[in-house]
Parts: sequence; structure tokens; C-alpha cells
Amino acid sequence: MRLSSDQLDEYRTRGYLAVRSVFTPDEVRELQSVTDQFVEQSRHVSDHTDAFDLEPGHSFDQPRLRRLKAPHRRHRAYDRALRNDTLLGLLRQLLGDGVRFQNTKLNMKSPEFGSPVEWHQDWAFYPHTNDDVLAVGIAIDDMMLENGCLMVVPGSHTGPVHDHHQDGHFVGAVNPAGLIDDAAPIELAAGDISIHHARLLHGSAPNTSTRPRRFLLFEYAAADAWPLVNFTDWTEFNSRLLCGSPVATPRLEPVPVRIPLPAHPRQGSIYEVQSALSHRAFG
Ligand SMILES: O=C(O)CCC(=O)C(=O)O
Repeated sequence: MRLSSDQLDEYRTRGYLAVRSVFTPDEVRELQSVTDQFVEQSRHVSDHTDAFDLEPGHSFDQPRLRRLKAPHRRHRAYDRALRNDTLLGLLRQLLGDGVRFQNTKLNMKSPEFGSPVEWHQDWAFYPHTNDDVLAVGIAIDDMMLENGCLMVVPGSHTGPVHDHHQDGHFVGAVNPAGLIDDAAPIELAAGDISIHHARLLHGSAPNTSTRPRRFLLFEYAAADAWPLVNFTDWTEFNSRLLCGSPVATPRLEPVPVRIPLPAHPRQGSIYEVQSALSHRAFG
């Protein structure tokens, strides 16, 4: 599978792509059943853990697992997806021969509930020395408007990095007023993927349907894009290279940067940090 020149142009001008059937029906079935097992396990916890981020109202009888953290460390099916050859081929076309993964997460919206994710740019959380940085979302379920698919503002990746602070603290979301008039959904069938540029403004609404919405998110960067915050360990950094060689000479580009500090006293996942917001798009 290769991205066509039209798809490459679309990514450059609009800042995102939907690519169909990257994962086979068998691979999707495995991801669904492994994910079912984690939701089942989450019945036995009543507070956030290293692995689980829980929706308000989560209980043994009504498990509402909102996020499985670092899924590639929890099950080999997710790790295989992270390193999937077809996916890596597409990423090489967008990022070049050296590709490093960064963070992984599995965001879930339970039927008739699932929390929204307020509008933000990933770049505000992790600015780099250049912006060959993106996120891939693998649809484990069909993702439509009704069950809270990803919404994006086409072309916003070419603009500024917006202010994600409130009252002097980083809250991980923008005030959406005037920024989201052109928002568009990325609807995906299970097995399709979305790819969005790290500076693309995006968010997603609650799940109002009777179907779950499970979305496996992997962040990737070109090997010569170095993070400007949270860099700690050379060996760990290079252990995340999926192809290409370690680079000690980061490529510096004139990219807009805001540092996500000072941190908000309410720490945790994006849902926790965003819960401090006074201006919400999704309520
Ligand atoms: O799960 C979603 O719909 C979006 C998630 C997202 O943007 C994030 O976790 O940064």
C-alpha cells in the first residue's frame, strides 16, 4: 500500500488523511477482542491506575474504561499494530526513512456516554524542533459522528499554535470561539486509519449512539525531530526508533512553539487536565 501523490498533497494542504482498510478484518477482530478483555478487567478497579483511565460513573456493573494507557506495553496485538509494516510504509512516505514512536494510547467512548475531547493541537503538548510529527488513529470500531469520531479543522496545521492556557496554567485545550467554524468529521470504518499533523486543531464529541467507539492512537515523529520538553534519556529515546538510525543533530525549523508549562495543579490524562476548562465546545 502506498499513498498516492494526491493523498500526499491532501496531507500537506489539509493536515490529515483517512486511509482505508490498512488493518485486515482478522487484525481488527483481534484488536476488538483484546480490547474487550481490558474493559472486562477494568471492572475490578475503582480509581485511575497506571494502565486505566476511567470515566466518571465507572463501576463494576457498568465498566466505563476511557483510556488504556501505553497499550503497546499491555498486549502484543497493540505492539504489532504500532510496528505494522503497511503502516510503517505509509509513515516513511510522510516522515522520511527514520521514524520514532512517541506515545501510545487507546481512547474509548462507551455507548451513550463516552467523554468528549475538547479542541486542541497535539503540538501544544509536545513541541519539537521541526513539525514532521503526526498521530495515527486506528479505528477498532466504525467511527461516525454519532459515536464521537475525530473532528478536525482542515488546514489549521499551517497556522499558529494556539493558546492552551487558562489562568496562567496549561489546560490542554483552546478557547474554540472563532476557530472551529470549518470543522469536519473524519468518519472511519473499523480497520481504516486517520493520520493527522501534530499542529492540526482537533477534538471529538461525546458518544450519543448505542455503539462503542474505540480508537487506538500512536504518535510518530521523524528521527531528526527532537522534543523540546520531557527529553530525559538517550537510550530510551532511541529504543523507540522503528526504522532509521539515531540522530544527534536535530533538524531545526522555524516552527511556532509554546511550552506547555506551568502545569495545571490538576494532573493526569488529557481528560483530567481539560476538566479544568471554563470554555467547552462539547459540554
Ligand atoms: O479520542 C479522540 O477522539 C481524540 C483524542 C485526542 O485527540 C488525544 O487524546 O489527544
